Amino acid sequence: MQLLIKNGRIITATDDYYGDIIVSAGQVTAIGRKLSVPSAKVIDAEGLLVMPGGIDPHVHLDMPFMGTFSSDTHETGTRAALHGGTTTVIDFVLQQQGHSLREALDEWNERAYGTAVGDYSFHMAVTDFNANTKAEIRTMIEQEGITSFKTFMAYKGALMIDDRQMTGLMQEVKQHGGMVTVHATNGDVIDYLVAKHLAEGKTTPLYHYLSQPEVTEAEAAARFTDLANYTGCPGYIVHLTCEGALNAVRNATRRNQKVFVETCIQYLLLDASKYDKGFESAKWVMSPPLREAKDQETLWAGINQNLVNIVATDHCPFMWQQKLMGEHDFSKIPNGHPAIENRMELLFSEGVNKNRISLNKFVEVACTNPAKIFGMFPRKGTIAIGSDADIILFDPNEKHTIAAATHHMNVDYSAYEGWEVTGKVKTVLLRGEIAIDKGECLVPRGYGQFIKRNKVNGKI
Ligand code: DUC
Ligand code: ZN
Ligand code: ZN
Ligand code: ZN
Repeated sequence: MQLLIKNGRIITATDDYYGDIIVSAGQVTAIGRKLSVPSAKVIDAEGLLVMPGGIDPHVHLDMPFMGTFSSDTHETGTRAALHGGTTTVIDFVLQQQGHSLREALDEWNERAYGTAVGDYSFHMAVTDFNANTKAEIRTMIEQEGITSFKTFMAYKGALMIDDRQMTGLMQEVKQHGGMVTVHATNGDVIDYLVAKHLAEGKTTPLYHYLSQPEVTEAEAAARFTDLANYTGCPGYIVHLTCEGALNAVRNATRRNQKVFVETCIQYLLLDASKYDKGFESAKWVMSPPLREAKDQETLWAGINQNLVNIVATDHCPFMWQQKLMGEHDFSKIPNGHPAIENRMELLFSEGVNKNRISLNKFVEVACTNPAKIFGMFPRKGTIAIGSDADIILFDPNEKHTIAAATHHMNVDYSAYEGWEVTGKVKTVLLRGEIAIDKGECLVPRGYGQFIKRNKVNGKI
C-alpha cells in the first residue's frame, strides 16, 4: 500500500521544511509540495513534526545479568520503543567467558528472531578475547553485519577484559572495518571501594553511588582513548556521564583524534540526589551512577560542541522484586533502569522545548548519528528518497505525564514517575507500515527485522 503524508513540517538533522512524503514498498519514494497519489492512504500531518524514527543504540533486552534477566524481552522492549518513537534498537549479545562469540550470537538470535516488534541489530560484547575469539571477529563483521564490539573495563570476573585483551581486540577490529565500544570505568578501583564500603557495614544504594566516583570513569575514558589512538581503532564510549570523562575525549581532539561519545537520557535529566531515598533509590542503581548538576551542564554543552554524539538509554529494566535482591547489599541490586519508551519525548521536552538543543540537533543525536556511527545510514536515521520509511509524527505541544500505569515497558515502576512532558509521539511508521497510531501498536510480534550493518571508519 502507498501512503501519502501531507502538510507536515519535516525535520532532519540538517533541514526543516514543509512538504509531503510518498511511501511505497516500505521506503520513501518522493518528497515534495502538493503531491497527490490517487490510490494512496493519506495521513494528515498538519501541525505535526515529521521526523525519522528514533534509533536507540544501547539497550539490554532479556539479558542475563547479576543472577537474573532484564525484564523486557525483545518483544516487549521493541514494542515499548515503538510507542516512544524509537523504531530501531541495538541490543547487546554477551559472550560468556570461555565460550565463543558464535555461541552467544546463536543464543541471542533465538531470543530476538520472530519475536521483536521493532527493528533491531546487535553489538557483540567481547568478554574473553583470545586466539579463538580473534578468529571470529572478521566473520562477525563481514558475514553477520555486526560491526561494533563492546568491551567492559569493569565487572571483573564476568564481563571485564584487561588492557592486553583490549589492545589485541582493537588491532583486530580495526583491520576488518569495525569499531570498539566501551563501558569505561575502572573496575579494580570500583571493586576496592565496594568491598571497603560493605566491610564498614555501608550497604544502602547510596554506597553504590559512592563506590563509583567520577575518577573511576575519567581514568578509564582516558585510558581507552589513548589505546584507541595508539591502535588507530575507531572508538566509542557508551553511557558517558561526567565532566572528567568528557574532558578526556576533549583532550583527544587536540591530536585530531575522534572518539564517539554516547550519553543517556538519565544522565542529562537526573542527578545523585536520587540516592537519598533509602532503598527506593534502587530504582536508579545503574552503572555508572547518576552524577551532579555540573555534569548535566557539561553533557548538554557537549552535545552542542559535537563532543557528545548520541543520546541513548542503556535501557536495562528490572522489576521491583528483582531490585530487592540487593535489599541488604547494594552490590547485589541488578544495575539498570527503564527508559526505552521515554527517551525521545523526554529529550524533546527537556532539550528542544527548554531551548538547550535545536530541533535539528534532536534528530541528529536521537536518530541520525546512531545510524551513521553504527553503519545503518542512509537506510535508517533520516527522511530521504530511498530510505526506509521509519517516520514519526510528533505533536510538539501535547502535554502528558509519565507513569508506570500507562507505559508499555515490562517493568512495574517508572524512573520518571509524574514527570510532565511536552511533546508526544502520535503515529509511527516502520518500513512503511503504521506501527503505532492513537496509542495502539498495529504491527505483530515478529514484525521487527534484524538489520545487518555496514563497516565503519570512525568518522561522521
Ligand atoms: N550498566 C547498567 O546499569 N546496566 C547494564 C549494564 C551496565 O553497564
Ligand atoms: Zn562453549
Ligand atoms: Zn555499561
Ligand atoms: Zn549497557
